[in-house]
Amino acid sequence: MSDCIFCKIADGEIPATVVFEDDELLAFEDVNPRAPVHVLIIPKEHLSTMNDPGPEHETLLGRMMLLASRIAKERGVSEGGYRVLVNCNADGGQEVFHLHMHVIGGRRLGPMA
Ligand code: DGP
Repeated sequence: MSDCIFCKIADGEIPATVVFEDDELLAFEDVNPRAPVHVLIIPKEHLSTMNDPGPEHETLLGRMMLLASRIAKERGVSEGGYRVLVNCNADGGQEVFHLHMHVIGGRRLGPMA
Protein backbone atom coordinates (compact mmCIF):
# COMPACT_ATOMS: atom_id res chain seq x y z
CA MET A 1 0.00 0.00 0.00
CA SER A 2 1.64 3.18 -1.20
CA ASP A 3 1.06 5.45 1.81
CA CYS A 4 1.65 2.83 4.51
CA ILE A 5 4.76 3.41 6.62
CA PHE A 6 5.19 -0.29 7.47
CA CYS A 7 4.86 -1.29 3.79
CA LYS A 8 7.63 1.21 3.10
CA ILE A 9 9.77 -0.40 5.79
CA ALA A 10 9.03 -3.84 4.31
CA ASP A 11 10.02 -2.51 0.87
CA GLY A 12 13.24 -0.98 2.22
CA GLU A 13 12.10 2.56 1.38
CA ILE A 14 12.24 3.61 5.05
CA PRO A 15 15.11 2.36 7.21
CA ALA A 16 14.52 0.19 10.26
CA THR A 17 16.63 -2.01 12.48
CA VAL A 18 15.58 -5.40 11.15
CA VAL A 19 15.89 -8.38 13.47
CA PHE A 20 14.24 -11.02 11.25
CA GLU A 21 13.11 -11.25 7.64
CA ASP A 22 11.79 -13.93 5.33
CA ASP A 23 9.43 -13.94 2.36
CA GLU A 24 6.33 -13.40 4.52
CA LEU A 25 7.39 -11.65 7.71
CA LEU A 26 9.55 -8.79 8.92
CA ALA A 27 10.54 -7.97 12.49
CA PHE A 28 12.19 -4.70 13.45
CA GLU A 29 12.90 -2.53 16.47
CA ASP A 30 10.11 -0.16 17.50
CA VAL A 31 11.19 3.44 16.93
CA ASN A 32 9.69 4.42 20.31
CA PRO A 33 10.52 1.49 22.59
CA ARG A 34 8.42 1.15 25.77
CA ALA A 35 10.84 -1.36 27.30
CA PRO A 36 14.41 -2.65 26.78
CA VAL A 37 12.98 -5.15 24.28
CA HIS A 38 10.36 -3.77 21.92
CA VAL A 39 10.16 -5.47 18.54
CA LEU A 40 7.39 -5.23 15.96
CA ILE A 41 6.45 -8.20 13.78
CA ILE A 42 4.56 -7.49 10.56
CA PRO A 43 3.32 -9.53 7.65
CA LYS A 44 4.74 -8.19 4.39
CA GLU A 45 1.26 -8.42 2.95
CA HIS A 46 -0.70 -5.29 3.81
CA LEU A 47 -3.45 -6.15 6.28
CA SER A 48 -4.74 -3.03 8.02
CA THR A 49 -6.01 -4.40 11.31
CA MET A 50 -6.59 -7.59 13.27
CA ASN A 51 -10.06 -7.61 11.70
CA ASP A 52 -8.66 -8.33 8.24
CA PRO A 53 -7.03 -11.77 8.35
CA GLY A 54 -9.16 -14.63 7.06
CA PRO A 55 -8.79 -18.40 7.15
CA GLU A 56 -6.15 -18.14 4.46
CA HIS A 57 -3.95 -16.27 6.96
CA GLU A 58 -4.03 -18.96 9.64
CA THR A 59 -0.47 -20.10 9.02
CA LEU A 60 0.79 -16.53 8.72
CA LEU A 61 -0.67 -15.59 12.12
CA GLY A 62 0.76 -18.73 13.66
CA ARG A 63 4.15 -17.92 12.24
CA MET A 64 3.95 -14.43 13.76
CA MET A 65 3.31 -15.94 17.20
CA LEU A 66 6.14 -18.42 16.84
CA LEU A 67 8.47 -15.64 15.75
CA ALA A 68 7.48 -13.62 18.83
CA SER A 69 8.44 -16.58 21.02
CA ARG A 70 11.73 -16.99 19.17
CA ILE A 71 12.62 -13.30 19.48
CA ALA A 72 11.84 -13.36 23.20
CA LYS A 73 14.19 -16.30 23.63
CA GLU A 74 16.92 -14.67 21.54
CA ARG A 75 16.63 -11.47 23.59
CA GLY A 76 16.80 -13.36 26.87
CA VAL A 77 13.39 -12.33 28.18
CA SER A 78 11.49 -15.59 27.75
CA GLU A 79 12.02 -16.85 31.28
CA GLY A 80 11.55 -13.52 33.04
CA GLY A 81 8.46 -12.85 30.95
CA TYR A 82 7.28 -10.57 28.23
CA ARG A 83 4.14 -9.35 26.51
CA VAL A 84 2.84 -9.97 22.98
CA LEU A 85 0.05 -7.69 21.87
CA VAL A 86 -1.85 -6.42 18.88
CA ASN A 87 -3.67 -3.10 19.05
CA CYS A 88 -6.80 -2.94 16.89
CA ASN A 89 -8.56 0.25 15.78
CA ALA A 90 -9.29 3.32 17.89
CA ASP A 91 -10.33 1.75 21.19
CA GLY A 92 -7.37 -0.62 20.96
CA GLY A 93 -4.98 2.31 20.55
CA GLN A 94 -3.80 1.37 17.06
CA GLU A 95 -1.70 4.13 15.48
CA VAL A 96 -0.22 2.42 12.43
CA PHE A 97 -2.79 0.71 10.21
CA HIS A 98 -0.67 -2.17 9.02
CA LEU A 99 -1.19 -5.23 11.22
CA HIS A 100 1.69 -5.61 13.67
CA MET A 101 2.48 -7.58 16.78
CA HIS A 102 4.43 -5.96 19.62
CA VAL A 103 6.95 -8.07 21.56
CA ILE A 104 7.75 -6.14 24.74
CA GLY A 105 9.96 -7.19 27.62
CA GLY A 106 13.06 -6.64 29.67
CA ARG A 107 11.34 -4.91 32.57
CA ARG A 108 8.39 -5.58 34.89
CA LEU A 109 5.45 -4.51 32.73
CA GLY A 110 2.73 -4.59 35.35
CA PRO A 111 -0.97 -5.13 34.73
CA MET A 112 -2.61 -4.36 31.41
CA ALA A 113 -4.17 -0.88 31.17
P1 DGP B 1 0.33 0.78 17.50
O1 DGP B 1 -0.18 1.73 18.56
O2 DGP B 1 0.08 -0.66 17.91
O3 DGP B 1 -0.20 1.12 16.13
O4 DGP B 1 1.90 0.98 17.52
C1 DGP B 1 2.64 1.47 16.45
C2 DGP B 1 4.09 1.38 16.83
O5 DGP B 1 4.84 1.61 15.67
C3 DGP B 1 4.54 2.40 17.86
O6 DGP B 1 5.03 1.70 19.02
C4 DGP B 1 5.67 3.16 17.20
C5 DGP B 1 6.02 2.32 16.01
N1 DGP B 1 6.41 3.07 14.82
C6 DGP B 1 5.69 4.04 14.22
N2 DGP B 1 6.34 4.51 13.15
C7 DGP B 1 7.49 3.81 13.07
C8 DGP B 1 8.59 3.82 12.16
O7 DGP B 1 8.65 4.58 11.19
N3 DGP B 1 9.61 2.96 12.42
C9 DGP B 1 9.57 2.08 13.47
N4 DGP B 1 10.63 1.28 13.62
N5 DGP B 1 8.56 2.03 14.34
C10 DGP B 1 7.53 2.89 14.14
